[in-house]
Order: sequence, then C-alpha cells, then structure tokens
Amino acid sequence: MTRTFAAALLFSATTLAGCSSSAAAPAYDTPVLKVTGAYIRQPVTDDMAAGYFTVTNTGRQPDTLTGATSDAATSVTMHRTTAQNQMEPVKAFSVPAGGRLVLRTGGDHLMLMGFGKKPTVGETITLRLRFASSDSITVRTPVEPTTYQPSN
Ligand SMILES: [Cu+2]
Repeated sequence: MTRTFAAALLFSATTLAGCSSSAAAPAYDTPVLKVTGAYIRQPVTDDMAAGYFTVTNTGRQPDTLTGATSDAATSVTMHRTTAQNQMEPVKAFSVPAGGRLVLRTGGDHLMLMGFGKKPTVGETITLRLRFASSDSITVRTPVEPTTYQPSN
C-alpha cells in the first residue's frame, strides 16, 4: 500500500518535470518570418531608390525590423510616409505575431542611397533585413520600372 503510493507520487513528479521542461522553450513560441514581393524602383535620380516588400509572421511572437543593408547602396534607411505625404525616418517597423508588415508605395518603405552604380531595370540587388529576434533575412530584390505596381 505505502509502496504503491510512493510509486504514484514519483510518477506524477516525473510527469510534471517533463511538462515544465518542454514549456520552457517550445519551438513555435517565436516569430516565424517570410519575406515576399520584394522590389526596388529604378531610381529617378542617380542617388535615391525606394524598396518595398512584405514580411509575414506566422509565429506566435512579434518581431521588429530594426534595419537593412544592401550590396548596391551605402545607406539604407527606413521611412514612413506622413499624412502630409512627407517622408520621415523611423528606427523600426513592427511585425505583429500572426500578421504582416507591408512596405508599399505611398506608405512605409526602405530608402536606398549611395549607389556605386545606378541600379537599372532587369538587375537584381541584395537586401539584408535585420530583426530584433529573428536571424537576418537576405532577399534577392529585382529592380523594377518607376511605374511598376505589384499585382497584390
Ligand atoms: Cu523615403
């Protein structure tokens, strides 16, 4: 009788330990990011181009886009567009859990400046996106005409 009780206690203690260790860092409890639809517009001037893309987060935790670099430009900054249609720099864009960050014309965008050689339509540049939690994502990014509008 006593021995059975002790065995039952031991069993439940083991079960609890197993539960708590698996709850410590479940694989799904992170941001899970995917970047789609990236492009830059061929610069109108020699020294400035805007970049756009969508970051989809299928994870259960939010993340933050904290910066970007490019093989084609010495400076990549993040801009938002104000109600007065002015651009202003921001330090970060949030990527909500189970949501999307959408950079699009007339809204949030990357600003690329300082080209060694002006990117032209048909070429591909590289954007490397840095996030607060997730690993950096490198995106091969086509150069599109200044009139290009994505279909989605
Ligand atoms: Cu801008």
